[in-house]
Amino acid sequence: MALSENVISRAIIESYSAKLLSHLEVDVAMVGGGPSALTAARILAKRGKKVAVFERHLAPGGGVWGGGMLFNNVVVQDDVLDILDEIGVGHKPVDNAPGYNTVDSVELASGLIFSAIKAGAVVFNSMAVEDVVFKDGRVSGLVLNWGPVQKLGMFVDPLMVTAKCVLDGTGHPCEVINLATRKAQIKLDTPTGGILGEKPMWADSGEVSTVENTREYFPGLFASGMSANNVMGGYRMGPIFGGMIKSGVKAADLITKALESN
Ligand code: 48H
Repeated sequence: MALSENVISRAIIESYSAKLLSHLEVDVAMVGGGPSALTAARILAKRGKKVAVFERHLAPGGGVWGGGMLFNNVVVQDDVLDILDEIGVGHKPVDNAPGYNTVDSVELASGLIFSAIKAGAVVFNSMAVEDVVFKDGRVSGLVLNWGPVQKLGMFVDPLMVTAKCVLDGTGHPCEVINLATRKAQIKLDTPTGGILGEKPMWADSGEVSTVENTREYFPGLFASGMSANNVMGGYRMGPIFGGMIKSGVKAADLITKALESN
């Protein structure tokens, strides 16, 4: 049978529409496809939760791809090697630094993306979150637009999805929590009620605090990874990713608990 060009178009438009329509109402909507959110997405999807990840850029993976200053390797600690093994990502011990390993950053980024999707999470790339749905004192969804539309500053009205839980995995800028505190004037579960702000480099401390700071900061609104560290005033740690992966594991556990207690 000769292939008509419009068969290709119809196949893509119909299948994409079906995918989007079936994710207008989800258990968990994640903002940003960085390492912490992708880890959480994989675990939650494996537990049978309906998960959508919205990533502004064409390629999810966040800060992983660039390694350290574009040297495309990153460092991880021994205590996340079981997770890397589970998703099939290789690692090599660092000479004279017991407990630390290097990982190819392209392999890690692609492994995190692939394993989240294979577990059942759906990733919508080139889609930016520009606002939250805020109802009855709770964050209950996201307001979406195309990444390129946002980048070009075009005046195009958005579309919305609803979610039982929202995860801010936007990294350093903690964009969702920023806009929710500004626009909905919410008080966060922090000592000041606001965003404390990311501190400078202290790798050891940052790795621990990233996991500690992974929390529900407002009903329905969780933060992971560097976003959590910015909200709660944690130190940065450079291109070491054990804390990001463990933050994703903790976010998945907290969100599972929240979903199952309602
Ligand atoms: C849709 C958005 C939006 C939006 C942002 O920064 P990330 O890699 O996320 P984390 O926190 O899981 O990992 C942090 C890590 O990469 C890092 O930066 C480290 C370890 N830094 C240490 C240091 O010292 O600097 O990814 C966040 C993702 C990105 O892909 C963004 O494009 C995306 O979120 N994003 N997507 N709508 N409004 N804002």
